[in-house]
Order: sequence, then C-alpha cells, then structure tokens
Amino acid sequence: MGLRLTGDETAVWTAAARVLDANWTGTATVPSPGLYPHQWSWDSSFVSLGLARHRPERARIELLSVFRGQWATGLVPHIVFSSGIPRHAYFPGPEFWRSRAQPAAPRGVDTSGLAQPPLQALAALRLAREPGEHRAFLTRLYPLLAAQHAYLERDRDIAGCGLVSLCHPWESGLENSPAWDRPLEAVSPPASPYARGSDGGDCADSDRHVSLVRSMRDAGYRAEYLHDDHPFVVEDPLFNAVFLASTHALAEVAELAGADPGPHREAAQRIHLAMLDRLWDGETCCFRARDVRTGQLTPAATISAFVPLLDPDLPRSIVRGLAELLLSARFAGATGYPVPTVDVQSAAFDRSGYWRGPTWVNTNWLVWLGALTHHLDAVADLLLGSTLRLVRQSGFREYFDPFDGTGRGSHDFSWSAALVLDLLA
Ligand code: 9YW
Repeated sequence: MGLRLTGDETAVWTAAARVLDANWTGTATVPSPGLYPHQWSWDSSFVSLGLARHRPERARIELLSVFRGQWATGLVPHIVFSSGIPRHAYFPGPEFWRSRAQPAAPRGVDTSGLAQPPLQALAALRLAREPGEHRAFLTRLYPLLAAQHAYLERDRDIAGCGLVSLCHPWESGLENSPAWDRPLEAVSPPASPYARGSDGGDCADSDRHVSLVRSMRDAGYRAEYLHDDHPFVVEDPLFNAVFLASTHALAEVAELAGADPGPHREAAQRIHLAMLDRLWDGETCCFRARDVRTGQLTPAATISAFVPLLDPDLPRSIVRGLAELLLSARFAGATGYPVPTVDVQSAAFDRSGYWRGPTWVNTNWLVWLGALTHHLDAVADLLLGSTLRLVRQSGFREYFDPFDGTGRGSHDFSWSAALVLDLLA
C-alpha cells in the first residue's frame, strides 16, 4: 500500500479493496454482481482508478478490456455484455440491442449502441502517472482512445457547434435526472409499455427510454438518423466537461505514445469555447443542458453544473460563481453530505430518487477533481471528508440520502469502493 493511513482509514481501504476483488470477473469488474452483471463504460474507468492503487496490473486490463466492445466507428459502447449470464438477469440485454447485426459492431462480443461519459483517456493518464513502465500500454491504448474521441467529434456533434450531444438519457450516466424531463416530453412512449422499473423511476419515462433505443437500433445506430430524425438530442455539461478533460489528457497520452498532441489540444480549445458559449447561463450563474431540438436550456440545476470545474481554463469569475452555488443552501450548504444531485430547493428534488437528489460517490469525485484543478482546497477537503464519512457510515452503497447519509441501492458497489481508494491515496 505504501501510504500513511490512520487505523480507521486502513479499515476503509481494506474493505474497499475487498469489494473490488469480489467484483472482478477475470477480465473486468462488474458494477454490482446482482444488479449489473456486465461491464459499463464509465464504471470501468472509475474502477481502473481504484485498481491503480490496489492492483495496477488489473487497472490496465480493466481499462483495455472495455475496448473489446469498440465499434469500427470508434464508439465505445456503454455496456459490454458478459457471456453466460442468464437472459433475465438484466434488461435490456443483447437480444434487445442486437449489436451483432450491425456491420460496425465487434463480432466476438455483444454490446449496447450508446456512449457514456468518455473518461478513458483521463483514467489512462492517471494510471500512467503511477510508478512503472507505461509506454507500451499507452502506445497500445492511444489509437483506441483517438478513435473514441474522433467518433464523438465526427458523429455526435449534432448541432455542429463543437459539443457532443446525448441521444439518450442513459448516455449521461444520470439516467433519470430532471435535466431530461423536458426533452423527453418530445418522445412518444410505445403503444405497449415495457417499463424496466429497476431504477424506481417513472414508468412512462422508462418506456420512453426503451422506445428511444428501439428507434436508434432500427435505424442501425446511424449518424445520419441521429442527426436528422432522432427526437432526443441534448448537450450536457457533465458529458462535455468529461470529454474536455479527457481530450486534454489525450494530448498528453499522445505525447507519451510518440504521437502528435496538436490536434487534441485544438479539439480541447473548441470544446472549452463551445461550453461557455452554449451551456453557461450567466443569468443564473449555472451550467445547464441544452435541448438541441428546441434550442432551450433545461431549467433544472443539477450536479452536472459543477463538473465543468474540470476545465482548467474556466474563467475565474465562473469558478467563483460555481463554488458559491455549490456551498449554498441549494446544494452542499443544505446537507451534511455533499453534493446532492439536484438543487434541494427545486420542485424536482427527491431525496431518495436515484439521480434526482441523492449523493453519489462518483459525482462527488468528479467535482472533487474539478475543485483541485482550481485550487478550491476548502471545497475539495469538504468533498473528500464527507465522501469518506458516507462510506464509513453506510458502506460502499450505490448512492446515499443527501441529508442523513443512509445507504440506498445495491451494496458493494464497485465505483464507490474504487474512488474511495483513489481519495485515500
Ligand atoms: C443501467 C451501472 C450503471 C451506471 C449508470 C447508472 C445505472 C442503470 O447503473 O444505470 O441499467 O444502465 O445510472 O450511471 O453506469 O453502474
């Protein structure tokens, strides 16, 4: 371990490492063995950061293994399905996505056809900062990362303004966030319902979620369909901030792998400018999602607003405004456990509603990293301390009540354990 931890921290470390060991399948880590028995894209990146502290060799295998599912277009799908899992264990499974019927999808493995916040380049760079010989690993990974980024820039900049658009709430990672309520109203629910209901979410919305996948699948997940006809097209601050941070990281990975970082630096500058131009709402001092089909910013103030702190070039006045909002009685100032996923004073806030209020370790971690980027030490310490308090109190749960820290959702959740290892290191 090589760290100086208190006795209490050592106990947390050991428990977190045990969760990661238990959820390891031999080639990847499942988010939660019962509920999510496959590999998810952003979960896998978060997990690799924890594995880097615990079992560095596995961290590299984890990060590479998600690219088994990469499509010829460059898409890194949000789920790479494990083989041999009973059909009823997870819906929608491979038979719904039908990836193998797509010429661009890989032959040897089943995948979904959506993206998720592209954390892989950021994770790769953090892994490479650990002691050890990383050149061969980065040289192998770099073209895969470059293809993933090229896909998002080429096929997913649907408004043509420099940002990636989500074509499904699941691509955000925050599936039932109130940020999607308005854009989802434009999506017709299917004639016969097939609600998933596993997230405790609204069934009509779950039906719309499944219906959106069906439309994408029936159109062969083609960029032309997404561009011209798909009803759900939204630019999200969290996704694009992660993309920006990963694009900066990709420039450094390129250098370490002996490739030209220039195009990635230019891409990062484009995303930075487009985020300020399209997603910053100066009137309310908040980043908000933009519905590309209506041109409107969504009214909800959510955790996504703070993730642009990952942008190292964010103007000082915006950094100050975000820190004030974060510490205010609308977010962390109202709860003992930062940061709720939704403004606690908004009508949409629901303290037990999955991404509609609870606090999550992964979003706390992203905001913590953003706070460190801007030397907001008090904010970073608050996030670190309160995240550790949550897991000491309630274990490595999927999410937590933002007021009293009660654990919710599944137990022994991989990213909760992994990111705590990173926070303790
Ligand atoms: C689903 C696996 C995934 C996460 C998402 C989270 C949830 C449910 O679980 O999605 O069926 O995909 O919303 O962010 O990647 O942990």
